Amino acid sequence: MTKPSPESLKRAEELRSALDEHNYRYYVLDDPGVPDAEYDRLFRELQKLEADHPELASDDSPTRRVGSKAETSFEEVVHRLPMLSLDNAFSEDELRDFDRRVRERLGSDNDVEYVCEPKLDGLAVSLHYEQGSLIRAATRGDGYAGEDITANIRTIPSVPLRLRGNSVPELVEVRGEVYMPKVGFEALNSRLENQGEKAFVNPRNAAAGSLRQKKSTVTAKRPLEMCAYSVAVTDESQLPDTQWACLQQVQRWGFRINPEMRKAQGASECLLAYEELMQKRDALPYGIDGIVFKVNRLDYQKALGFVSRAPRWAIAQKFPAQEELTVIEDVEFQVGRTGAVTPVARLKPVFVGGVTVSNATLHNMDEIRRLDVRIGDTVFVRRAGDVIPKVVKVVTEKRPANAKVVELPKQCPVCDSDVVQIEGEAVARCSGGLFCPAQRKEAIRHYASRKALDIEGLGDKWIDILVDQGMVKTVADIYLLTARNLTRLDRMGEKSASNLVAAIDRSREPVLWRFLYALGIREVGEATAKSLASHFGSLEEVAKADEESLIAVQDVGPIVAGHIRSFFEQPHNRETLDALRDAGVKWQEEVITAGAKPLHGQTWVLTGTLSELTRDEAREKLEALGAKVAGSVSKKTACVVAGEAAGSKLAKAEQLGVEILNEQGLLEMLKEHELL
Ligand code: 5U1
Repeated sequence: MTKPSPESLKRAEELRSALDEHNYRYYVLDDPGVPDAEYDRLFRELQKLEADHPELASDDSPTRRVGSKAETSFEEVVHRLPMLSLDNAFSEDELRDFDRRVRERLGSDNDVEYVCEPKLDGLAVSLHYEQGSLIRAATRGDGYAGEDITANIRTIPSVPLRLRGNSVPELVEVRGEVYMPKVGFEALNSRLENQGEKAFVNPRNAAAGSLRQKKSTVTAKRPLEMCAYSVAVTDESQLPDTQWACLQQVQRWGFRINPEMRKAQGASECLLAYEELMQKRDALPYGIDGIVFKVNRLDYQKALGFVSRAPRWAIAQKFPAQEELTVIEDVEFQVGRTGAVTPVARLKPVFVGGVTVSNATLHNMDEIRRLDVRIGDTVFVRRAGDVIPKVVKVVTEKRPANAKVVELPKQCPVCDSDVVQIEGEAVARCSGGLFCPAQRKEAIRHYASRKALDIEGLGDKWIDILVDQGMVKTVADIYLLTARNLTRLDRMGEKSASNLVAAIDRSREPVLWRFLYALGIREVGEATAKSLASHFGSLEEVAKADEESLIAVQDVGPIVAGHIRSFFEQPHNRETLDALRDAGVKWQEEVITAGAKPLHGQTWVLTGTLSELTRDEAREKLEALGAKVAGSVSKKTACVVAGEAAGSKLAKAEQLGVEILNEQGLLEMLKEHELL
């Protein structure tokens, strides 16, 4: 170890300032100033300097965010000022009452100005800074005393370790919410599950669990963020005079503040802000459970004061809960198109996420075992946005003595064929194939769906009726339907019948890839169907291809090749194809045969905004030239088309040396190939 030279001292300080600045832009302003690679280089340089000269190290160095393996003891911290809770308004009337009380107390007839802030679904924390450096962080606890979580808080990149700017008061306390963004939560849970560890029920629990880790090195790996919502200083005259301006000040000091916050004049505008935020709720990258309205002027806040533990100048209006408790009344098994036998929980109806929910998917037997769900259990049900309701946790303390273990049925609940489960696969399947009406209906539904052969008018209702009445057993039978026999069905008028027959007729000459996709071969989606069609050129070639030649096709691996083989080996599938041909269905062969397409075998990526074409049009044209269009850039990408405001994909292409084409270049190429 050598004594640090004045140059290394200066360089360490320069690096810390630069890294602080980059952190601020990245985590607070959402506006990165340098690419990640440059940030990493600066970070490593500082790490090396500090390792070579430990006396250079400082607690507020950005390198200290990696945490420590020492165990935290979470000592008690008594809050200098109690951490208040908020009263809740559950209806418009309750919010208007709150506003009326505010105006009465202030003796004002005019609209009061409020700041409307999203109420993040996380954990409240209090952070103390002395001379601009973070010295202590605490949880809310019971509002009077919390736990010291300084070591863990230090690892959160959006928490400044030292405040920015020159005019920082001697003592500052900033309060806010620590939360885990939705994407980070999903990634953390899949990581935990892969490691055989228990997943978290929701992002809030994940944030709480992460802050309570004894080793801050573990917290450092958790995707936590912090958003500030209030500030207190020793000398109040140093603060601006509104909540809004205080938050701007806090942002200048280096904290993230919520970009959705806004001002509102009076209760009516607050209610509008509530509605607008609720509309946005599911699209936000983090969970929120309501909106907080705060009187903007701090002198008004002071005049209004507190009652018991809540301020009279603020209120939270809650959104409908996305998680509720209910009871599992039964577990039934459903059979899908591919024969997958899926357990579905029948629930005591419960209002959650804005709707009444009485069913929730349980995915498969592994999930049932993981959650240890039994019939009769009280469970947490979660429904966020349009997502299918999910059972996320069992309250084992509430388990009744007669709770029933869920067993996979041995026979298919629809056709009574054996249910089989292949070793290593989570999904159990009915072995009945197209003999099973459930699979038959699903196969027909898929065949007629918009992305497949798009037979308008052949929806779920009619498919159920046609299959139940025995008029349609396979997709080939669709082409034998006539307006005459259709009108015999209850509630099928002449007009609907002839429209349906016309729609069926229009589907008689599909392009090959659509027809292949419509067959519903397991794991053959649109992209794979397109690759198969352009590689083999005809259905006969696909049907007779062996596994080796199938694997040579883009997108097709051994598993998909196996599914394709077994589809064409099943006699009933071959019979259906013959029957389709006999019924006059003529799938078109690909005009350009394998290998002859100019971009065959190449993967292209579209990024940024195109002005002359939509993304879908560009993709279709590239696919017509034989390219596969992917969503991410890798070393294997042949070319990236970069439109206006292209971002990280363009940067990655540059970094990997992948060929880049601007929109003009794309248009010229398409013209050369007579596609424009
Ligand atoms: N956005 C926001 N959340 N939240 C929670 N502001 C806010 N204010 C709170 C709480 C508990 O308390 C105030 C009394 C500072």
